[in-house]
Amino acid sequence: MIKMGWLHFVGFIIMSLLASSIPTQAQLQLGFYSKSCPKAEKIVQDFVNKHIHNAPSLAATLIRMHFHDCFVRGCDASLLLNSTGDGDDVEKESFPNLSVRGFDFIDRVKSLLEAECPGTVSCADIIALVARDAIVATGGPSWRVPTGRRDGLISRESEALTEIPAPFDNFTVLQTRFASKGLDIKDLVLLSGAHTIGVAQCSVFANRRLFNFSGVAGAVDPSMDSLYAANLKANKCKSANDNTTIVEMDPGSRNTFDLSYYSLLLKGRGLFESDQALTTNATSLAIINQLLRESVGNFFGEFGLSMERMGRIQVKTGTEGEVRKHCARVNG
Ligand code: HEM
Ligand SMILES: *[C@@H]1O[C@H](CO)[C@@H](O)[C@H](O)[C@H]1NC(C)=O
Ligand SMILES: *[C@@H]1O[C@H](CO)[C@@H](O)[C@H](O)[C@H]1NC(C)=O
Ligand SMILES: *[C@@H]1O[C@H](CO)[C@@H](O)[C@H](O)[C@H]1NC(C)=O
Ligand SMILES: *[C@@H]1O[C@H](CO)[C@@H](O)[C@H](O)[C@H]1NC(C)=O
Ligand SMILES: *[C@@H]1O[C@H](CO)[C@@H](O)[C@H](O)[C@H]1NC(C)=O
Ligand SMILES: CC(=O)N[C@H]1CO[C@H](CO)[C@@H](O)[C@@H]1O
Repeated sequence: MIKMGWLHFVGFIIMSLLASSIPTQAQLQLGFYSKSCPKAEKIVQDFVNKHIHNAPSLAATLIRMHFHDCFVRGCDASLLLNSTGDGDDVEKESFPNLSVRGFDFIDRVKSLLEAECPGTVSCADIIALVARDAIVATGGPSWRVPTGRRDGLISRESEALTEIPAPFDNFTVLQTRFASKGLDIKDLVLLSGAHTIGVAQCSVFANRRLFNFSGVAGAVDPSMDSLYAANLKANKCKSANDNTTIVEMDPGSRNTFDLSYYSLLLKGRGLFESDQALTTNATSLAIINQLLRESVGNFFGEFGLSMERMGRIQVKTGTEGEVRKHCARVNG
């Protein structure tokens, strides 16, 4: 029999009391649905593989959806909620979401999963799985997606504006916004690398970068390569608020997940101020140079680790939130 000192014994009792009074913190885990819905991940992957080739640009919007969801109230599918009619203030309706598409894609995956195992797989996990599978299906990196996220009950338009970084943010602001989600400068540099695919509307950057820098009519942002700026003005963006023209963020390889986004940054050819800002900080610039020295395979690996961290932001687990029946509305 182990002889326990009096102090140890008291300590032991206190520890036991604490352990039983703190609710066990549920965690995300790989294969969370392996018992409750064994085919879930396969169903998602098959659907993505079957449909993404019809629309490779969808992969870009789907990974962006995951990012926007995670940055507001955590990865809890709050972005998918429709307005209930008591005012029009859901994340979906906020300015940064103007161009997020793919809601119907998520809804179709959800109905397959509801048919297989009703009320089991959360919309938040569907977004995370779909984003990964879509990027993989288009030749991009893969990453681990631990599951067990629960869906949130609240969505607010105003929060999307304060939480999601803006294309005109400088490095300090970007670093702060990422830090508030537990992400560091390395994550910021790597995750911004998602801009190696996809497009942007002129209206989100043209006013400040091409037409009216610092409020001076006609001024072009001097941090932008002048040839690139002239080309954008001549051939792409017709005016500061042109919202019909879209521009590739990584010209020439917008469908290929590669390192060219970073080499363009070094040439002053980042499309947004937020992209170019990554070259304005010594730490961040060093990470860019490091990535460019190494292989694309290394970038894929590092990007995947940052995606996994992003997918854990303020997740709801255990008995928090709910598993929605329809992704666009809360149960009940
Ligand atoms: C660092 C801060 C970031 C800012 C300021 C930012 C801003 C933007 C903006 C303004 C657009 C264009 C939207 C439009 O035309 O309406 C865009 C597109 C996009 N963003 Fe970001 N973003 C950031 C980080 C991220 C991250 C972390 C990801 C994913 C991991 C991401 C993925 C994308 C993708 C794939 C697109 C193209 C979407 C499409 O083609 O439909 N962005 N981003
Ligand atoms: C970055 O932007 C913020 C907000 O607009 C501003 O307060 C700050 O002075 C800027 N920092 C730098 C270094 O330009
Ligand atoms: C930029 O890099 C420096 C040096 O690596 C770092 O200490 C600093 O916090 C970074 N952020 C800003 C906003 O300058
Ligand atoms: C340029 O910026 C200034 C200051 O923000 C603003 O007053 C002016 O209306 C802008 N001009 C155009 C053409 O957008
Ligand atoms: C695009 O711009 C036009 C003219 O400025 C405006 O009337 C229209 O509402 C805008 N469309 C969107 C989707 O923002
Ligand atoms: C959510 O809104 C969209 C577009 O307004 C609509 O098509 C969809 O049916 C709505 N979903 C639910 C569950 O109310
Ligand atoms: C997909 C979606 O709901 N987009 C909305 C984004 O916000 C604007 C208003 O700011 C709505 O008109 C869009 O329908």
